[in-house]
Formats: sequence, C-alpha cells, structure tokens
Amino acid sequence: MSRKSLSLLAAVLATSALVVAAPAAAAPVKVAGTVGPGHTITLKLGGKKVTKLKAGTAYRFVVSDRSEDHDFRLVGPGVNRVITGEEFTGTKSVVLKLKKGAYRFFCAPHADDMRGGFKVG
Ligand SMILES: [Cu+2]
Repeated sequence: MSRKSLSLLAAVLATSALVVAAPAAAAPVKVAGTVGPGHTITLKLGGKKVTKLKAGTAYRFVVSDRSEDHDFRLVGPGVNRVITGEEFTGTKSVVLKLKKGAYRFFCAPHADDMRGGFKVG
C-alpha cells in the first residue's frame, strides 16, 4: 500500500470514528422527580413543571424520595412503574421511552393529594 493510500485510509477511519462517537454523546434528557418529605410530589424538566414530553425520546427519570411514608409511581401507556417504593429514601433513576398518551405520577398511599400528570405526544 502506498503512503498516499495509507493516509487516505487513516482519514476515512478518523471520520468514521467521529460518526460512531456522536450518538453516544447524546445522553437522555433528565426529568427530575421529588416526593416528600411532606405531602408533595413534583416532576420537573430544567426546573419547570413537566406538562408535555416527546414520544419515543429517551428520558432519564431521576426521583429523589425524601420520606419512608411515600412512593413515586409512574403510570401510562406501556408503563406501570414504582420508581421509588415506600420504606425507601434516596434517589433512583430509570431511563424510559414513553408512548403517545396521558401519564400520571403519584404516591399510592396518598394518591388523593399527591399526584400529577403530563402528556406525551
Ligand atoms: Cu405519600
């Protein structure tokens, strides 16, 4: 192989390495949930209350559970998850791709006053 074709090959390899690296850099967008210590439950993206998310996009739900009295559940099309349970305090995270529709999040023992929702479309 000539010196010229070698450098051409190196250039091609460098280019394809860049193409491969790009998707890995796109981390899921973080959606932050909190529950407790009082009767409060929140879900925010970039500091703002979540009202709508995009279908088919990967989101990282990071839930901070601040009380053993509460849990954090997410229910909607294709999803029925207890992200943090009763007795648990601390943070858990899960990456989810949601489908089009209406989703609810709530604390099961106190679902009357600890609940919220958002749309996915
Ligand atoms: Cu609760």
